Amino acid sequence: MSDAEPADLGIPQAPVIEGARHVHSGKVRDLYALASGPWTGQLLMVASDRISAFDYVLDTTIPDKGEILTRMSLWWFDRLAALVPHHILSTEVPDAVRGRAVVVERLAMFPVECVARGYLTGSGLLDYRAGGEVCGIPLPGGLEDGSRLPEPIFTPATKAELGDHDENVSYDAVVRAIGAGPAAELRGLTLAVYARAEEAARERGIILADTKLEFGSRPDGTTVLADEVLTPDSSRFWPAAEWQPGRAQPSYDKQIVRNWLLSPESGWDKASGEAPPPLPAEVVERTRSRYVEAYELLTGERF
Ligand code: PZK
Repeated sequence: MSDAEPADLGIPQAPVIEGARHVHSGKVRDLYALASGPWTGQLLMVASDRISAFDYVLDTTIPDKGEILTRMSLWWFDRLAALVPHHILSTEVPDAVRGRAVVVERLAMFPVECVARGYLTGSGLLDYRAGGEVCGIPLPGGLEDGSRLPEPIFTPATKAELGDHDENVSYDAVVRAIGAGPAAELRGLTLAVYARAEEAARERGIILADTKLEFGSRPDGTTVLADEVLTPDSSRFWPAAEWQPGRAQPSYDKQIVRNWLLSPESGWDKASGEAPPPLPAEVVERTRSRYVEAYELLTGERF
């Protein structure tokens, strides 16, 4: 292949926003620097309707996903405000991204993905199976996929390049990277946020298995909770009624998409290395409903 870039075809790109300069895109979110208006110099974080599955960003978008996740994150920031300051400055954003973008304080980000886990799955489970520990924390024997941990643990990871997975690291590695004081503060805040959120989710019949947080510093040294928090894109939510350790737990949001992609109807072979096909309208609608349901169940508010 000489000049075409087939991997990009059909994948929605970051929108052009007047008065904002695009600075970075993740799989499903876009970050801009505001170049005019009252928040000049601060950042605009935009949640798209893009969805990822099996590490691919799909060609198909889920209507309202960006708004649902933005509102969920705002709801959590508000509930956590007494525990830790957050980076939200305003929800008054350009019309093109109304409802799914926030103006945030520009921070000096810590280069650490702060993960708290109350249950064992994903990369934590892989590490446990390989050596009985996660991020250097030894765990008891006999744990299975989905097992509840004796107590929630801080399992930091370092950001990988686009497309790669984050790498779990030891607490010592975090100390070496940012210093003992900041490392202890991030661990304490991460576990405190997890404890508060896990309790709130549990009251609604939802297990918060794990969550990934990002923090930054203000010029005065205050540590601030940043990014998008406690959404299905940054956390694992499981219906408590269906929790059954010893198997993969159904994902609250993406199970419909995953099941369809793995079914014969999709015609897709996960092992082929090819991008997944577009989703049928019925799969899109059922997935949208799951996001709405998660929002309404967690917050007790109508979307
Ligand atoms: C910041 N990201 C992640 C990647 C996104 C977001 N308050 C902040 N100050 C400075 N930088 C960031 C934040 C926040 N939050 C966040 N990268 C930098 C990221 C891609 C798209 F929307």
